[in-house]
Amino acid sequence: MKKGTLLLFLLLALVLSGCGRPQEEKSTPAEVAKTYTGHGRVLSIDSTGVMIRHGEIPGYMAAMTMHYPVQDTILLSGISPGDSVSFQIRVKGYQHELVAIEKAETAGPEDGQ
Ligand SMILES: [Cu+2]
Repeated sequence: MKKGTLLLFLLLALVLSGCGRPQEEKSTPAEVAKTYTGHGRVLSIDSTGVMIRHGEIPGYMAAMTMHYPVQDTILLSGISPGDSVSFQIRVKGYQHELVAIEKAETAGPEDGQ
């Protein structure tokens, strides 16, 4: 009976851990997805994402020009090279992706040089 109880306990533990999100529990805080907002100008668009010259993104990165991947390029419909934009970057660990972008009405000082 003792063996049976142990087995049941292990099975229960397995089931319970399966209900949680072990992947996230193991994550360090840096690996929890965070979203940052940036402002900049679109330089180019390709089939995988968008090249943006952006100002500083507080808490995330300095002003720079870089390519941001998008999961679905439908996000980029209506956006053209040269547009001044506000955008959101979702960051998890060392991965990041553009999750929202919209044209800004006016070019701001964060627009890059
Ligand atoms: Cu960057």
